[in-house]
Amino acid sequence: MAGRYAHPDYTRDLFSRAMSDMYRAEVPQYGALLELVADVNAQTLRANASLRASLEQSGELERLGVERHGAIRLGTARELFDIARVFAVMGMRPVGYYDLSVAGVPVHSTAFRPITEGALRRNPFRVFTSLLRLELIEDRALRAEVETILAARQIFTPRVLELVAIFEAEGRLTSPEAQEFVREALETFRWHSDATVDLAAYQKLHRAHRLIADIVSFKGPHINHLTPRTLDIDAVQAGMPRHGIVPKAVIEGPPRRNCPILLRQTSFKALEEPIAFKQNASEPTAGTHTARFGEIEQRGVALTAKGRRLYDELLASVRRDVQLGATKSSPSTYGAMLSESFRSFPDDWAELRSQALAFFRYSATEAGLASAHSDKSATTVDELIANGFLQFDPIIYEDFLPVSAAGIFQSNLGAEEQKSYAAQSSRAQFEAALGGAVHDELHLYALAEKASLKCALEQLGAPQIAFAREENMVLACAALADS
Ligand code: OOG
Ligand code: NI
Repeated sequence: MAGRYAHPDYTRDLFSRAMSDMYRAEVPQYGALLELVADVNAQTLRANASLRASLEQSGELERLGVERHGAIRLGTARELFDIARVFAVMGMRPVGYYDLSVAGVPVHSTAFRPITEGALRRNPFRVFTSLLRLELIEDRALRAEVETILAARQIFTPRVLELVAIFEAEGRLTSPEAQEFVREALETFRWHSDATVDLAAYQKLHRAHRLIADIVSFKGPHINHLTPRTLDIDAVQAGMPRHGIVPKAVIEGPPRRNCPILLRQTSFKALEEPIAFKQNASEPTAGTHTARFGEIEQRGVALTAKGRRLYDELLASVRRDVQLGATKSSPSTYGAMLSESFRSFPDDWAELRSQALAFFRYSATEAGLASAHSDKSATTVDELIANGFLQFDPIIYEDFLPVSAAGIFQSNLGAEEQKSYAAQSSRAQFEAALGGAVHDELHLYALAEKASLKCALEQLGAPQIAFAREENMVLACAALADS
């Protein structure tokens, strides 16, 4: 339903659907997972009318069925620079910086995603995008070899780069161009069952790090998972075995709560797939490679810097205890320890709001609109809420969590792969490759909250309250910058 020109939201929606179809055709377990998630979501909504109402209010309900994230791993700065241009055609911007080297994974990452509210509501398609940190390969000869292999490959079709250039010059694509763009862009994400290196080279890369072999041995950065969003991750985790899917042992992120926060994730193991390796430019040799897996996620409210600090502290304390071996850590004791630790994180929407731990979207209620021009008694946001004139709904977390991402990477690397890198985080180097700074996710959530409040207060005929609140926010932001 595009006119003469394609809006980036339209192109992104088309692309995310095309990607889902491609992955479904290539990885049948992904299709099974989608069905399970759709069932669980329908059941959860039937059983919980207030959740349904809140999701409807915030525009979450519409997008639930189309919502996905995926991940790719790139080899060079140039690839990152160009993928950013490709994603820009679809209104996807780099948000956040994640350093995975601390978890023994030689990459750093960002997530490309839409950043405006309208675009997020239409289709929030996100791609977690990692870049290999070549300097973390210790063996100099191997590092040089990797550089040569990567320099010789082109992960984009010539036509997709032409279409990107048209978009950059004209500021838009026509609808037929957008459709062609989606077909061409898809090629970069496709699986290749033939490697660009021979088996011996693959094995050498694999010994350095399994992820290095995955990044370097192929023609392109195959999408390695696509993740649907569920409203009840525990139900999906429990349901997976019935569908022939074996999940990883523990769910990453916060424990189950009445008021979900941030992001909970679980995955199933990567498939071992047949690969034809190059053999001295003649006969291919058969082998296998494991890269593609499945994942599900449950998203909760975005936390403020204060909320996030509390989350990080509570999670770290549990992980420390588990590592110290204070408790024998079976999956169920880990879950119990996590729940115990998170008792000190308020589990009530009003508390989360009043303690400024989370971000909310404000809206005027029917009652508020009805009395907008008569009742002028309320002088603060809290009073408007108490009067039932103003309501607030959680702003959903659109991003990722480094500790969880490391857990997802690890679950697919096999237990034997335990490396550690004493590396410095290298955000400046990442942003230089990207060609610009990544967006600050906290800033985006704060803006969304502020805009919703301003608009609601105007509708309620009380814009002067917004002003007072805004001053508070400026103070809060200044305090954040100091800490
Ligand atoms: C990405 C793993 C991180 C997530 O959801 O945290 C991720 C990868 O394995 O390339 O997708
Ligand atoms: Ni993921």
